[in-house]
Amino acid sequence: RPRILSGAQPTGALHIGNWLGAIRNWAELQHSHETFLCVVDLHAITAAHDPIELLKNTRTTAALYLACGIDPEHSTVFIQSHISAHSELCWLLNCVTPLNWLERMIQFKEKSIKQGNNVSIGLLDYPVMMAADILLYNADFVPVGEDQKQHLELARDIAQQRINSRFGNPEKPIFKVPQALIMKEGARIMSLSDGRNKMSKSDPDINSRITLLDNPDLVTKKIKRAKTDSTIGLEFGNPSRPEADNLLTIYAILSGKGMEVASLECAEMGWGTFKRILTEAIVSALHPIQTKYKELMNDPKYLDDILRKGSLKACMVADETLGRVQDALGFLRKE
Ligand code: AQP
Repeated sequence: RPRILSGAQPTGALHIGNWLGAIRNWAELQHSHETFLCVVDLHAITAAHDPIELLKNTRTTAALYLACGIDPEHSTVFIQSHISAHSELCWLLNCVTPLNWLERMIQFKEKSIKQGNNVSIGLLDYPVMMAADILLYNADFVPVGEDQKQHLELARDIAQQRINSRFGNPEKPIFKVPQALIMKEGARIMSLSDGRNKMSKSDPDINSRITLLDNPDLVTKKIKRAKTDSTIGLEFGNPSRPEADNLLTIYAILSGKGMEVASLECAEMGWGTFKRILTEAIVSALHPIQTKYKELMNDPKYLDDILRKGSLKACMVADETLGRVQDALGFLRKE
C-alpha cells in the first residue's frame, strides 16, 4: 500500500481549517494507505512558546486526531520529538540545503515579519525539519493544506537534487521523492475576520478562527461577528467577496451538501439567515468530535498507550532510513 505521512503543530487547539484542509483527508486515506501521523512538537518551538502550553497542546492535538476519526488500528500516531532521527536527519539535510532556498519561503517571510528581531534559526529551518519528517518515512504522499505546498516542493528538491543525485545511485535512490496531496475543497480556509488571510492558530485575534473545541455558544458568537459585506446572497469565486466564498465553502463541506447544492440554496439568502444555518452546520459537525475528545481526555492511559506503540513503530522505520543516509554520506557506523 502507498504510504502517507503528515502532522500538525501543537501550537494551540486545532481549528476547522486544519480539519477541513488536512485531518479529514488523513481520516479517509488511512483506509487505503499505510498512514504515519505525527504531532510536530519540534516545529512548535520555532516561535516563542510557553512550556506549559506546549505540554498541554501536544496531548490535546494527539487526542483531536483520534477524535476526528484517526483510527490507531489503521494509522501510526506518534510525537515527533520521541523519534530522535528527525533532529539527526534535519542536521544532515541542513548541511546540503542552500540558505537562499529557505530565505525565499513564503511562510518564513510572513512569520519573520511578525516576529521582528526575535526570528530564530529554527523558523528559517522549519522546512528542512519538515523534509526530514517526510523523507524518514519513505512517504509516497503528504496530505496537507495549500499553505504547505511550497514546503513540499522544497522537500522534493532536497531529496532529488541534494541527496539522491549527489550521493545515491539512480537504480536505488536514497530517498523516495514524495508528492503533495491537496484537497479540492477546503484546502485554504480563511480567517473569519478577514477573508484574505488564512485561518491560523497563531493569529492573536481568537475570533478569526473556530477551533474544534469551541462550544455552541462560542461558535454562535464568532459567526455573528464574522466579517461580511453589503451584498445579499452567497456565492463562490467572486474575488471581490472573499468572505462570502470562505463561509459558503465551510457551509458546503460541513453541512455535507457540497458546493453545487449549497450555492443554489444560499444564492439569494441574506447574511442573517445564512449565519444561522452556518452556525447550525458547524455546531452539529463539531459535536461528535467534542464528545469523543472528552472520552479520550478522561482516559489518559489509553492515549499514552497509543503514542507509545506509535513511537515504537515510527522509530523502526525512521532509524532504518537514517542509517541508509548516514552510510551514503560516509559516516562510520557504531559497532
Ligand atoms: N487555514 C487553513 N486551511 C486549510 N488547511 C490548513 N492548514 C493549516 N491552516 C489551514 C493545514 O493544517 C495542517 C496542520 O497545520 P500546522 O499545524 O502544521 O501549521 P500551519 O500550516 O502553520 O497552520 P496554522 O494553523 O496556521 O498554525 P500556526 O498558526 O501555528 O502556524 C497542515 O497540513 C496545513 O496545511
